[in-house]
Amino acid sequence: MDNITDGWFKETCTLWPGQATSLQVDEVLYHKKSKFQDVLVFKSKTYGNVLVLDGVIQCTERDEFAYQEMIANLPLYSHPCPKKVLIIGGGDGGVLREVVKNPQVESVVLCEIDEDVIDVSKKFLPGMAKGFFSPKLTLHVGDGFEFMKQNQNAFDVIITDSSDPVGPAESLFKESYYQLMKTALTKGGILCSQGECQWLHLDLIKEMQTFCKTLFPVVDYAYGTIPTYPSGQIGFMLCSKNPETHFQKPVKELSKGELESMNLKYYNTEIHKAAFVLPEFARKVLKEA
Ligand code: SPD
Repeated sequence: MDNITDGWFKETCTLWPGQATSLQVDEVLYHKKSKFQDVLVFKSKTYGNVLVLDGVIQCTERDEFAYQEMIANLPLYSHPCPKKVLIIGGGDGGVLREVVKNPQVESVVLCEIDEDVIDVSKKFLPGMAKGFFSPKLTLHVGDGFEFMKQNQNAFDVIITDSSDPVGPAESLFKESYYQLMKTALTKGGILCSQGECQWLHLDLIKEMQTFCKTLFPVVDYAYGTIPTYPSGQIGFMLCSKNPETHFQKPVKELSKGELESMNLKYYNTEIHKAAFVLPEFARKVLKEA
């Protein structure tokens, strides 16, 4: 394995040139090539078990909740009645775990192309994979594009929990994919997609925001912090078919009791509102008309 040397895993990628994230490895638990990608799971010294796809960290047991809670709850608490949810990707089950907690959600379809990711997650990331045992779930192993072509006007919320735009996930950052999500959403539907990092990918985010604005009346961009993603941040692209949607004002405020009973460790109502406040260099590019 050329990305583990002297007991350290090193994440490098053309999408973040000149920088790398390293984690100290205790033990390699799984390493195989699936039909789609290189799948690695290792036990780290201080971040628990780590899932790596094509050399890029997807989640660690220590900080995964930051991303999964935000990508799930930003759209769910922006929609007045999110009954039917579609998750594209998300094979580790973490986003699913968060979505099924919401009492308004009646059914969730998770469409993941790589069954090996689901299996590996059930074995090595049980805290994330527990969503797979929810009675609300219908699991579909297959291609998200094909699935949405056959399911139009069907979902109140679509969440795209993808890897980065190199390799299998590249097409999920394109206009044609957003067009397809638009048709798969119900009237008033909302989408939220993995939106990369403002420190690294501002041009890509701007390009995506520009085509999203041609498709949806309401588009916004939020972010959260997470130590093991490049530059310690990850963003979320949010679009709504409902012109009344105001992403920065959650439709429901969660009480302390609700946060505790849902075991939320990152998301709360204040962080929902704050996630849309961007540093000046990004605000200038993304929030000025
Ligand atoms: N740079 C890595 C971005 C990965 C986003 N998806 C992670 C999947 C977690 N459910």
